[in-house]
Amino acid sequence: MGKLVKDIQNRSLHLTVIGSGYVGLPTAALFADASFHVTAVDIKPEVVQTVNSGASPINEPGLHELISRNVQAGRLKATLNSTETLTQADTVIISVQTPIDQNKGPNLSFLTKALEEVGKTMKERMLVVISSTVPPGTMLRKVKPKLESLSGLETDDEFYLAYVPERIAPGKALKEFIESPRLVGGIGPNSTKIAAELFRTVCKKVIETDAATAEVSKLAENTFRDINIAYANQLALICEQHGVDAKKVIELANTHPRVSIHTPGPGVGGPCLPKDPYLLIHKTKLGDQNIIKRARQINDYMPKHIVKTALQALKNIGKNIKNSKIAILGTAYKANVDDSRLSPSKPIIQKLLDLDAKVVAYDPYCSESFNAEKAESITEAVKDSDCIIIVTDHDEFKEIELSRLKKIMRSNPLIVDGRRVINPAEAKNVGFKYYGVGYGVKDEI
Ligand code: SAJ
Repeated sequence: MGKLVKDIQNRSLHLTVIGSGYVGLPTAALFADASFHVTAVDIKPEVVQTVNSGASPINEPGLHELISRNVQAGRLKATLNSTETLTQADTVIISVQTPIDQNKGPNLSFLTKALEEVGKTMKERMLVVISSTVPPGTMLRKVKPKLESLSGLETDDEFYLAYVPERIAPGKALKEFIESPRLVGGIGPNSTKIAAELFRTVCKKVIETDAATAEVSKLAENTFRDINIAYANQLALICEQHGVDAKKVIELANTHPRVSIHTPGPGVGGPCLPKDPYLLIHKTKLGDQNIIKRARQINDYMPKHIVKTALQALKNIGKNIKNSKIAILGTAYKANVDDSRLSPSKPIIQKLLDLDAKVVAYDPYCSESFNAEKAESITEAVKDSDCIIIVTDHDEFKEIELSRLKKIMRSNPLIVDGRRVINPAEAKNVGFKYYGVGYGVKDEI
């Protein structure tokens, strides 16, 4: 154990990161920047090639420069060959995806494969860190026994094993990696101590705990956010029925020192919030008293609510969805990122296409259009359309020139603002019929 600590302190440790995605790459690049020798492993040849050419395969502020600097300095490289790099590694950080399957249960196949690769090549005194989000109990019941049986080594004595969940949000990944307090939960005190020592070289604050507590804490954070957003969304539906502006209500309620309601929207997307609540309740017995599942259902309902609002708005002015052109602004799951994983745009576009609407999508960051026609600008998307639906709160959409857009749209133009980025009074002044999430919709339709 002493040698590993020394190797961390004098940066002679060789680190392998398995899974070079939105979490793995910032991890690899930041440890390389802290002077470790890092190899990033991925199954996608284009990711490996891009990193080795000194560029970033994902659009994350600051990451390109970080990769470029560290590849040039010879501290960072990428490879498809995990076995070769693992035989030279002293520490492995696993950050592969852990999606949910059709039954909302965890799919741990990527993690299992990574553990098999690590277990087979593992040598004494190695530190293995899991950063992938996992259901409670995975470290003790799956990861530990798998690595022990494959390697013949004993945890916390002959090798070290810790759960160190990530807390970074796309768009702010590097800053949050360094600044957010980092939970380090070892399987045993030696593992906690060594993993904490490693993460202190990059993270400003490390909080030591045990693996099982860290697993549940990680899921508790994202589930809290999902439930809070579900409450905001339900409040928006209530406000629509009372003809009261939910945005104003939330603003006022949040002036209370102990109230902090999140923002309603067209649904909750991204790789984490739509799935982590299911990981938290996996194999638990909660009966009907399941606030977590209900919150998921409310958030999953929101894309349908957006479509329903658009349909009703069209009907009110005597238009049929079949002959209508709908401009979708935003396919990314949240503001100012290029990530479209589980974006609410997908079910919204799919439903509109099923209803035979002509759907054109524009996103300034994201190439995904979910089978809608793809436009290269707001103007191209909006031209000759009947209705604009704002799905993502990109900065660009907050500055749209309503009067100019009205001129290029068909008669009686509509806006369905899923993110409340448009001022309703201004839209109405210009001549739009304005519908927003949580904005007196029921009174108007
Ligand atoms: N959203 C709302 N209303 C809100 C906030 C968000 O509708 O008030 C929507 C967003 O538009 C988006 C979805 O929720 O569609 C998720 O966005 P997000 O910003 O809440 O979260 P992610 O998925 O980008 O990152 C989350 C973060 N977790 C928390 O803030 C508790 C991040 O810190 C985690 O590292 C990340 O999940 C993860 O990887 O687990």
